[in-house]
Amino acid sequence: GGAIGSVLMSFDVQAIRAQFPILAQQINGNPLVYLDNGATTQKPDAVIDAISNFYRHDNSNVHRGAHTLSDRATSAFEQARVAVQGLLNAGSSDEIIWTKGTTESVNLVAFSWGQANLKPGDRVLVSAMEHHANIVPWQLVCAKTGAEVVPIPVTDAGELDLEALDGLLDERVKFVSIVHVSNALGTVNPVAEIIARAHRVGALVMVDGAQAVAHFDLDMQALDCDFYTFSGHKLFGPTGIGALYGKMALLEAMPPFMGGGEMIETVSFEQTTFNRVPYKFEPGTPNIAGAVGLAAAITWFNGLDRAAMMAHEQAVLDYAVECAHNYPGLTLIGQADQRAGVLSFVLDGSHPHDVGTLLDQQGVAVRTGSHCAMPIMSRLGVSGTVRASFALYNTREDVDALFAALDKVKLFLF
Ligand code: 7TS
Repeated sequence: GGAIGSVLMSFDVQAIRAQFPILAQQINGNPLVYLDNGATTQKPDAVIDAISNFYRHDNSNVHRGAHTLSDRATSAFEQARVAVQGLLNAGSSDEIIWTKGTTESVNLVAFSWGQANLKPGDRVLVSAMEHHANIVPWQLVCAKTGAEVVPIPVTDAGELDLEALDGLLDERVKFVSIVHVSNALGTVNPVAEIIARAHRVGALVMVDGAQAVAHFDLDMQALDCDFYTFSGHKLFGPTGIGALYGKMALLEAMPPFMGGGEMIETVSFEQTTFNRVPYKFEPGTPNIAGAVGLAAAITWFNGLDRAAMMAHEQAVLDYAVECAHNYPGLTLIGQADQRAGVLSFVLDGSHPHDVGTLLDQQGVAVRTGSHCAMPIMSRLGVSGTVRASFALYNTREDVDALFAALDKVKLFLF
């Protein structure tokens, strides 16, 4: 239709690719086809320059110096928090806590909230399609508190079993921690629905948005989400910086996760009192340049026509799925109705790692293995997959290059 045609026109993927210097190179004599965006995304000039400019002109520690550079660094750091607030549509920037990424955020909530609130007999639900980062922290805390981690089953298609969820939701469930988009399958979970159902039994909900943030609009207030987290490096920003959103009342009631400077109000050997939220959860010198780089990534991302971007990404993924369906000897792992960013598959009779190595020889970068999600691999009866994961700068030509390279892989292997 004309409407789709005109939105697509406002997303010039070649102009976008030109802003990512790393993409314009040859790998093993072939143009790089970067399809490992689930692991980390590449960075546009705007982000690289923002980090470089920060270190060239403004670098200093935050919240402590009585000098101009410290003021500049502090203001850039706090403006970055506001940028994250905007990205998530959180009610206040004080509800944004800097972490080093999704993994640290889940650990913060599991240990701070979990140790203070979980008791023997309590249950924490996670899904069977979680990344290990959203399983293991809960196992550690449940081992200390006597609570139990219970997996929400997943269907053969790789979708969350919502009926089974309803069966599990009772007064024993105190917390549900669920991935928004599966990194192993690309399944998009109906998080608004899950949050509403969990709230009906009084459970809190955390959403792991690591694989969602580069693909969708997010709105904490509309979702009524209790906690949400993502990693900056999966949103065209630097590694080592991420954010945790939490509702203010919950954050205020939670004890600190780690102690140190900055997170305190007063320290004495009689009694130490803590700083207000968010600083209570931010001990030590933070990743200031990382926050500045992430803010640049968000500003850059906000400059795109979001609807056109999403239409482009859906078209590329739909094309990849169609090619996969028509490809002899290829089995898709995960066939959810709603998916984003990921094509996970096995080539019959071959090991994913061999396929990945042979693709790399042709310049095609994918990830292979269990994708830090072993439970969903065993649930779906595979030891690992080949995963092509897409970002907004990928094209149909990248998909064609993947399948042309697979033709050669098959010639080599069979
Ligand atoms: N949750 C999900 C859904 C993820 O995809 C990842 C990283 C994490 C949590 C952990 O994020 P981190 O930034 O703290 O490491 N996923 C992947 C991946 O799929 N390939 O490499 C990293």
